[in-house]
Parts: sequence; C-alpha cells; structure tokens
Amino acid sequence: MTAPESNQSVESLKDDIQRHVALTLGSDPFPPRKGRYYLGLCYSVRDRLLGQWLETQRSYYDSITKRVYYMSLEFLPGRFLMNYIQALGMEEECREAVRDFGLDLDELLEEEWNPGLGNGGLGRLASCYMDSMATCRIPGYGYGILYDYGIFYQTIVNGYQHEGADNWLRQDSPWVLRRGHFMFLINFYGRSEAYEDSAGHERFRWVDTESVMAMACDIMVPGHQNGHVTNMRLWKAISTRDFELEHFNRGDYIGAVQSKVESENISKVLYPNDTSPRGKELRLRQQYFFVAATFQDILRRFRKNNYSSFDCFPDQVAVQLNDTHPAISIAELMRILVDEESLTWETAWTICQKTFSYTNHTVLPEALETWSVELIGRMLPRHLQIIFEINRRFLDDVGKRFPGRVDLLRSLSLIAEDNGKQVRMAHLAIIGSHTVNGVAELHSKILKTRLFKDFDNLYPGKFTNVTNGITPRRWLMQANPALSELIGSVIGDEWIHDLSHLSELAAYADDPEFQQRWQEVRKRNKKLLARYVLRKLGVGINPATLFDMHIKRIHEYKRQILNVLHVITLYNRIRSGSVAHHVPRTLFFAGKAAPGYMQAKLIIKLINAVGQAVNGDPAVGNDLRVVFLPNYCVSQAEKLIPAADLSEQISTAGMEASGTGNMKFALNGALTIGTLDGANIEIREVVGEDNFFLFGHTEEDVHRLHSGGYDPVQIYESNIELKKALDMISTGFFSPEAPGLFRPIVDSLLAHGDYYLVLADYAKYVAEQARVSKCYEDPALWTRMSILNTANMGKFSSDRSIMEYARNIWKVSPLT
Ligand code: RUG
Repeated sequence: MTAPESNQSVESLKDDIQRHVALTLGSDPFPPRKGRYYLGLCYSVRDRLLGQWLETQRSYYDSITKRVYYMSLEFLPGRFLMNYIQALGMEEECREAVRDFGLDLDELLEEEWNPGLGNGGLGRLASCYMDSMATCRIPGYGYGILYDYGIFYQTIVNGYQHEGADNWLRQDSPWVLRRGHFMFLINFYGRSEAYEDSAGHERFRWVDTESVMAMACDIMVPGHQNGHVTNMRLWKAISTRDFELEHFNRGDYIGAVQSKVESENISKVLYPNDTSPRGKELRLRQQYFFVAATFQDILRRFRKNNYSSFDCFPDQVAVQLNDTHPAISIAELMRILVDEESLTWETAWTICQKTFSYTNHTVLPEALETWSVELIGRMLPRHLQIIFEINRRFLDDVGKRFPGRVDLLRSLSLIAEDNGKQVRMAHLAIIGSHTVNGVAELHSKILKTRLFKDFDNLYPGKFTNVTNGITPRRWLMQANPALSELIGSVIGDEWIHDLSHLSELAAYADDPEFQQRWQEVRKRNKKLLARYVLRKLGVGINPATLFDMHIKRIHEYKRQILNVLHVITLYNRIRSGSVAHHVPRTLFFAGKAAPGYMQAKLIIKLINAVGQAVNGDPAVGNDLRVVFLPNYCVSQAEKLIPAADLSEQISTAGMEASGTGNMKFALNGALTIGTLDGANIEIREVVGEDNFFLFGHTEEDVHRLHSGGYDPVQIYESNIELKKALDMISTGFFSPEAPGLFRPIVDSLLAHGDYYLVLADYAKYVAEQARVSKCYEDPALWTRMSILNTANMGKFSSDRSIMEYARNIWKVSPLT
C-alpha cells in the first residue's frame, strides 16, 4: 500500500471510530477514553468484515456446494479484536489511528472480555478448526450455544479455588450479531402418540410438548487475509410467550415471569466440567435444544435449494459431532425424516449414516456420556422410542452375524443395564456415523484395540485418526509477534498459510547470530511475562531462570502432583545443600478444577501451599519459585506460552487423548518434558528424540500395571527422596495450621493404589528433569533444540487437520 492510501485509510478509520463512539454508543468522543474507543474500534473493524461475511455466505448459495456443520457444545475463541484486525491486515493502520487519539492499541485490546464458552481443549480445538475452515475456504459453519455465563471466573483465596460468575455478556458484545428473524420452536417432554396414516401405516407424532424458542446469534470467523468469513451460529433460548397466559389468567404475575425465566435458563450457563456432568437434566435440555435448532436451520437451507428428494441430503450436508454432546442429533434426524418427511426407516437410516461423523476425545470411562433411559424417556419420549428401534435393528443384525454371542450383544448394545438402564451416547454416535475418529495416533489406536474393539471388528474401516492441530495465526503470529517477526526476517511469511515452511528454519539452528536473536526474543518475552506476574500477583520473578510451565485443567490424570513432588524434591535438595549447583527455576501452574472435583481443588491448594513455603524460605532465594496464576484462559495462555522454556506434558500414558497445549508450546520454541501419550508421541517424532525430554511408562506398561501387581507402597519405601516429599505433604509441613489437610492426596497414592501411576514414574521424571537442567546450562545447545522444535512443528497446523477432515471424512473441497 502506498503512503497516501495508507494515510487515507488511517483517517477514515479514525472518523469511523469517532462516529461509532458518538452515534452507536451515544458518548462524547472527547476526551478520548479507553473503554469507549475500544468499542468504537471494534465496531469500525466489524464494519470492514461484514461485507466479506455476506459475500462468503452468498457464495455458498451460488455454488450450491456441500457444507460442513461443525456441531460443538463448546467453543473457546479467545479475544476477537486482534484476530479480526490481523485477518484484515490492518494492524499498522489501527495502531496509528488510536495513537493519534493518544491511546495504545495493546491497552485497548486488554479491554476485551474472554468469551469462555468452553472448558478447555475440546472447545479451543473447535475454535482453531473454525479459523482453519475459514482460512482454507472450506464451506461450513460452527454451531453451538450462546451461554450467558461461560466457564466460571477463578480466583485464589488463601490458596483455594473460588468460583465466580463469568458474566461475559454483561455489557453486550460487539461481536455477537443477534438475528431475531431466525427463531425456531423447540419441543420437550410430552408423549409419543401412535396413529394410522391414510395408507393404514402405523406412525408416531410427538404431542403435548412444552416449548421454547431458539434465537440465532452469529459471530464472524475470518480467514487470514483471504476474504472468506465463516459463520459461527450460537443459539440463545427465548421464552415462547413472554408471559405464560395461564398464569396471567390466575392473576399470578410472578408465576408468569418465573416460567419465562425457567425456559430461558437453557442457555444460561456452561456446565463447568471437562468430563460429563452426569444425569443433569438441564444439560440434556441444552444438548437437545442446540441439536433441534441446528437441524431446523440445516433443513431450512436444504429446502431453499428445492431438492426433489432427501436422497441427496448427504451430498449437501456433512455433520461433524464434536464428542457425543450433540449425539442426540442422530435420533432427531431420524425423527424428522421418518415422522415429518414420511421416509421409510431404511431410507432415513441410510441418510443418517451418510451424514454424520463423530470425533471421540477421551477414553476415560467417567467422561463417556450416558443418559438414563428414564430421563430421555421423560424429556424426549419419541427419541427414546427411536433409540430403542435403532438398537433393536442393530442387535438383530449383530445376532445374525454372530449367533450365540450374548456377551457381544451386551457389550455393543446402546443400552447399558449394569447401573440402571442408561443410553450409551458413544455407541449411538458410532453406529449412526460413517466415520469415527480419534484425535492422535495413539488415541485412535486405543479406540480400535481396546475401548471400541468390538465395533471396529464389526465395521472395519469406520475408525480412523485425525491428529489435532492448532492455528498458527493465533498461537504464533498473534501470541508471539517478536518471534514471528524474527522468523519472517529469515524465511518470509509463507508459514502463516502453510506451516510446513517453518522447516526452513532448521538451516539456522546452529547459526550463532540467529541463535542470539532467538535468545533475545525469548528473553524479551520472559521479561514481559515477569512484568505481568508482578502486576497480577505482586510476586517478583527472575526472567533469567528456567521458566517451567504446567498449564491446563487440573486433573489427576494430568499429574500436576508429579510436578509438585519434583518441586518438593528440588526444594529439599537446595535446603540440604545436597546439590553443588542448581539451575534456578520458576514453576508456573495455571488451570481450573471442576467445582465438584474435590481432589483437584485440593491439588490447587497444595500447589499454592508449596509455593508459599518455597517462595518464603530465605534458604531458597531465587533458586526456586512457584507461582499459580489464577483464571487460566485463552488470553493468559497467549501471554504464558511464548515465555516458556519447558512445557510439562506428563499425563499417565494412554490417558490424554491428544493435548493441544503441547503443540502450542513446541511451536513457540519451548522444549517438552513428556510421556509417550497423546500427541506428545507425534511431536517427539517430528522434532527428534534429541530435542525432547522423554520419561515414564508406556501405555502398554500402564495397561499391564493396571492388570495387577503394581505396588506403590513398595516404591515409596524404597525411594528416600520420594518418601520424604510425601511425608512432608501428609504430616502438615505445607499446612501447619491443619496438618491432615493434604492426607487425601497421599492416601490416593499410597492407600488407594495410585491409579495414575505417579509413584511409578517419579524416579524417571526426576532424573529427566536433571537432564533438562543440564541442557539448559548450555545455551547454544538449548537454543538449537528450541529452534528445531519450532522448525519441525509444521504438521500440527489445524489447517492440516481440517484438510484431512475435508478430504477423508466430509468429502468437501475448498471454494475456489
Ligand atoms: O482431554 C482432551 C484432550 O486430550 C484433547 O486434546 C482435546 C481436544 O481433542 O479434548 C480434550 N477433551 C476431552 N475435552 N473434553 C473431553 C471429554 O469429552
């Protein structure tokens, strides 16, 4: 762009900002104030995107192309403003415009609230995929719920997690476009009624229902500087009639308001678990609400094209079920096709199986969703009938193929009988889909060989793998501008669209001048983070120390406790002077615990208690620091990850389906200490064994140890350092005011069998950490390893994942 044009665009942007402050917000533009000007900038940027968005949506209709519906009960998009600015390529323009008003763009960006519409990895993955669908020009949409309250706001009070309401829409969001004209009626409860149609066939209809409206709210997701803008449509519950007449007639005004409020509760709050919130009626209501609204929208679009038959539905529509949360879709589409469109069962079922595909994200038994037959029968009576019929036909078929195999019928059935009758949503998703995928190679293998082995035998070829990915736009370009600039200065900017170009960096791994520049960028990022920590926590940390980060949901399988045991071990070594030389470290922990998961909450308290003891001990000085950053969210991750030296990916092998934090760290040049779990395995493969710190039992070892013979007490007795660390925890060293406070943690390890094999991996972990310290003392070696990590991360772009889904699962092509 030439200079005069650029001046012109800055001037017109400034005009727009002031116009929005005055006319959209009704505020006096003078003097320029941060909050108002932030919104003025948001509206001005939004204006520039709206045209592209309309154009993209029109192009879908014009090309009558097959579209993907990515159905996810969670999205974690992070802040939008900078994402939109960079997608439009107007960062410099924005910086200049706000500078002219005496403001700073980076400060304005901090005004934006994080939309916390997800719990963790699954929701963030969905948002990376939206970004890649837009950037790769894959025609499609994201569908979900616009929760008024997202994931809770975490504060730490006296070391304990406190949960506060996350009222992210309190001040309305400039990014949410409410579409009052896209409203659908959603039914619940009532009963299924049999009747005879004109041809004398028995049919069913769903009657005497209660209803609520779903209103579409749209959020734009722009591709990177390609003019393609994908739509994320989130549903909001609205009462059918503003006040229920029957209450009015009884003169019951409060009752009338209450029934309105209750129906609107459906989209009020995200369930704050990263496993399934069992048996919660409102959660099933959310799932069906979102599914029913989405399918009405899908059918509205399908009908617009005047197809003569539903046979071509799967040629127009690909539905991706993000976990089992939207799996009731399968029964809903059957209901629509059979009851409303009068298709035969066989035709409807073929259409379903050609339309759906399902991604599994976990093998943890407690996270596999089931719903009681009683609850589904009460809330969705017709759907339960349909599920029973799907199951009857399915088991008939299995019975014919494998006569006499009652065990097989029991293991495959959609209905589990052992704990009251429960519908297994994963089984419904598997049999109703043409393809089922895991999210990393090991995970997909476990699905095939253990969890869903019988299904794999039954449907050879149905199970496949798509390893997760992350968007390089947010996780390198936006989060780490200094490193992006350095990379750009030697290999250009092609990597932003095609991450495999990063491999060109490998040629510079041993170049002393490049190494120095690499180190400078990393130092700068660490200083920025140290300032942030000082501001947030009032704790001073030294940027010259090794920044060691464990940031993710707090869960026993993620083994924060193993890390804590290492910290205590280092602490003891420093205090006893048993190490001649210690490489100073700062340990960062961040993450939320599900509010009802007491053991995870106690782990947070323990981390903080250990931090208090270590940070306050003059014998330790600067050699060891432990910080717990409250309220982990996308924006905080964007600050932490670029400053990390070491990434902790230490889950029990076989338990982390993939992980995506592991990819973000390695892309930004952090080295990983990790087990052979999830995507760690594939990361190690590409970055090279020499550039990865590996320890721990393999998934097969874990399986074997779980089958019998594992004795954690014997390990405890035979390892002096481990014993000392555990004894300190259990005897109140870190909780003198309540010596037994942390007993349940030690009990889970010693008295209750150490299911996550913390003790089994402790010695190897501590030894590998010593190797980390040794490598860190050699800056040329460490920097080389760091550069090679970034250079080899091309595979983990979500663009690659999305293109695999598009080619192999959805059978859709990018728009030209
Ligand atoms: O725990 C998994 C992660 O390993 C994975 O990377 C992520 C995205 O695939 O999904 C996480 N996950 C699993 N989130 N919720 C579940 C259980 O439904």
